[in-house]
Amino acid sequence: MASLALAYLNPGELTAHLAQHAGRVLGVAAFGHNPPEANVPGYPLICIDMPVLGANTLYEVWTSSTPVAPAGNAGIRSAHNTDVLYGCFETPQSPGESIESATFRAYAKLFDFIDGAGYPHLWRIWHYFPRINAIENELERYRGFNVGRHEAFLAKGRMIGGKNVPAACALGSRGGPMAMYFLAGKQAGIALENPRQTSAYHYPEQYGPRSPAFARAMLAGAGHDRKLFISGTASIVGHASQHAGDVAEQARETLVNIRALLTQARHGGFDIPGQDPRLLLKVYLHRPGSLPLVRDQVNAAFGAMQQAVYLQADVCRSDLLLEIEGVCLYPRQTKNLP
Ligand code: 3EB
Repeated sequence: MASLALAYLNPGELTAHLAQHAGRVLGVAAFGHNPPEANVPGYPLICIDMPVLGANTLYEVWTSSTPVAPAGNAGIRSAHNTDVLYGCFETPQSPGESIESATFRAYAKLFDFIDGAGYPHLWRIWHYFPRINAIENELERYRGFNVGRHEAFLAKGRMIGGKNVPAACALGSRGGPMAMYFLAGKQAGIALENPRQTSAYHYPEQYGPRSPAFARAMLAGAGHDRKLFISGTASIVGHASQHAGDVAEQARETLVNIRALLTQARHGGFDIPGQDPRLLLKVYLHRPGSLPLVRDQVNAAFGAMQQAVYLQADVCRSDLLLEIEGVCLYPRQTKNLP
């Protein structure tokens, strides 16, 4: 059976990791400024212009336990195993084009591609684009992005809510075109919500004319390879941002929200192995100077069970100073519990 693995690597670790997983690399996302990557990589690669804190480049590498096949077309670079497909692509805004329109185009292309490839269930998607909080045509770019995403779901016959929205995050990069990468499954995952938060697709109109089409988390993979994709999580309770201006309190609230998602997964009756999981986290900080404080809190909250990497990004609400996303990996069950 195929399983999916993730590593966050620095440049010194990349080559050996790729060699070790030759023929089994689903895709790579490189964060940093002009990340040094192979000239013509034999795997899907996307570069995001986003500062990494404490390193020049961060490589996020998705691999498969079984051989992968390339599946690129329609401007989407992609590879898949029997269960899951990784894809990545950029969508530059054409001159004079709105972000609503560019986002609609991107999502329409993505849905056509995964439907055609036979991996129609979008599990997890990452979005990065510059000037996320800037006003364009009298609307904040993040809100315009939400309009295009929402309209594309509807145009492609995808209901917004419950089972049909992916885990996601959307962060402001330093530059470059809108960049997206995603994991899509042959089988549906299980979308989870956070009981402490209003579902994003039910946010009231004060946050924009169309609600954000994402779930708080997605449980995916077969029983032997269960993973919880944790969406970008921030200091939001109900639908309201909490602790404006206070990064320490925002970090504390965000970590409580992540705990709540882990609890939802564990107590939802979803057949999760009993042993301690591992957490791989990407922490986005608005201000690089808050790194020591936030890192201490992440370490205190999850200790040895987590590995976290830190980046500098704009969060999609300008009152939020950090956002944390990641994956919870549940170890293989070594014995049946009574
Ligand atoms: C929030 O909870 C904060 O628009 O895809 C988190 C995760 C956030 C995903 C998205 C936005 C997105 O509303 C922002």
